[in-house]
Amino acid sequence: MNSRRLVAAVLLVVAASVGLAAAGSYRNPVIPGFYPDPSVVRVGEDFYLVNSSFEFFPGVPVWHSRDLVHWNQAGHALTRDSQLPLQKARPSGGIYAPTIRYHDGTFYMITTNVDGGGNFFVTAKDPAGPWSEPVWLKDVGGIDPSLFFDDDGTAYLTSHASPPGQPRGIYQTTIDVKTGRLLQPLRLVWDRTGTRYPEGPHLYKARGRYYLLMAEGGTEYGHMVTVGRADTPWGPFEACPRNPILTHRQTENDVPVQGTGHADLVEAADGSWWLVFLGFRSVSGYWHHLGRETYLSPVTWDADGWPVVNGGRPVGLEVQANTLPAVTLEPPATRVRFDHALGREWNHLRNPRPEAYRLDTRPGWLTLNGDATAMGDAASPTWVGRRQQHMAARAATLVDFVPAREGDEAGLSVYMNPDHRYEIAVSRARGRRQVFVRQRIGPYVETITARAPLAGDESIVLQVEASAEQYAFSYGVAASGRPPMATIPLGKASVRYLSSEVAGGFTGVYLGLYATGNGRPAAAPAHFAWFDYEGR
Ligand code: 6LW
Repeated sequence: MNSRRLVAAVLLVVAASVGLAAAGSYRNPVIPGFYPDPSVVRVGEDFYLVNSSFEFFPGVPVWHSRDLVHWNQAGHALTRDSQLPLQKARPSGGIYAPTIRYHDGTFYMITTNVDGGGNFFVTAKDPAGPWSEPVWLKDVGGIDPSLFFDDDGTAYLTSHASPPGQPRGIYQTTIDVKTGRLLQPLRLVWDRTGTRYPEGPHLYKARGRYYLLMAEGGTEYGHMVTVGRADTPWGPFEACPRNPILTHRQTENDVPVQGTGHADLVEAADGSWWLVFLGFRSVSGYWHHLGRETYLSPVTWDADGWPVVNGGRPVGLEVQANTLPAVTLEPPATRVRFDHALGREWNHLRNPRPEAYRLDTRPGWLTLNGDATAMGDAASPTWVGRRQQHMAARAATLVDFVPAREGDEAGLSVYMNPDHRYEIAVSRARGRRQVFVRQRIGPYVETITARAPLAGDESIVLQVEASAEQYAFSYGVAASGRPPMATIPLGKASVRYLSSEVAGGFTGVYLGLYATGNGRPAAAPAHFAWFDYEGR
């Protein structure tokens, strides 16, 4: 460590130990980009948080923090095909809202694979992994299962269900956490406070009583968090007179955070209370494309013993609060090189074929072997991506790829789902190597919007620069590829067509690398030297 770094580190430790960060504010979202349905647990001084992951692999990112503001990804809960069968996962199918809890030395992560087996939980001694094989909960339908361990060790399973012929609502049972066996029939404990989609329930014991937190209104602009309270875990739950305790449905376009809901409560070691929840940053109030992100709010308790979120005010991008002592993290490097295994921010679509992604074919490079699966197939194309986490961002790569025949292509992907995506890539058309931009908007429109011939077989830099409104594509014949790069523009695409409002579903935009033979295996591999992601 050099001396400047040492001084900075000492200052950080001093700031943390005297709680200097406590006076002030923090920025939301605390985990930007497509990281929805957050669930959090504290063990000692450590917080762990998980998110939904849908058709992406590995599944259920697991985060660690000491201050609830700065989160470092510790791993994923679902890293093996045996835990995460996604072969049949539709876009925005697969893994729905998870809950993380801790009891007696063991972490539990419970969730639903809506396209492969339903509800299950996995356990771990270390939240970074490895996590166990799934314990499937065969007789629990519905989604959004949650666990609560009472003081006597009883494990309550609370979830959203709409059993045939019965009301949609929050159902509960007790389970044997060794076997997953239900210890009694599911029982309706609360239907709702009068609005649609009661879901995402979490049961707690706080201040001597049982609180049932849930989401209502649906995960769009009318989303909300409501709470009820009872003297027993089974209810009857009395609704908080101030419900919903969090919603932005009444706010207008000047409030940049919308759709706030699906929350989890946590008490810090110092006795302060916090809520993690999802929200999205909407562009001009009309669309959002980065997915539902993880937000944080302080919570206080009113004189009647009800939780108050952020003093009853909407939760913005900047929150004034006495935070826990800050434990900051090194900002991630812009450039990822492929001389070691891919970091935790990378995902595949559904279960990847290991032979498609090679770091050993050309050491220092990522080699992608495209197969017949095309980017428009709801399957597992040779694709590896990371979330776009900033409205203004730049992604770039250097690809060495000489397509052997028409149909072979490899490049940079801007991906929402099979029907809503953009690509800038290298291919061969009428015998000539070319770089092109493709826009796919909805099931009917797929167009090459720009193309340029490539004279030789050189490596090519492909770049996409995002603003809140547009993706601008450009390419360059590689020199070092270090920014600022002299790239040649190759057109623009509207962000809005990749937004949740247009594309549907529960996910957010990814930026990634891909290769395909479009209907037959690619005859040539694609080698990538590096990948840049820069939030601006
Ligand atoms: C999740 C449900 C919801 O299971 O959306 O926001 C669903 N809430 O609770 C998918 O994320």
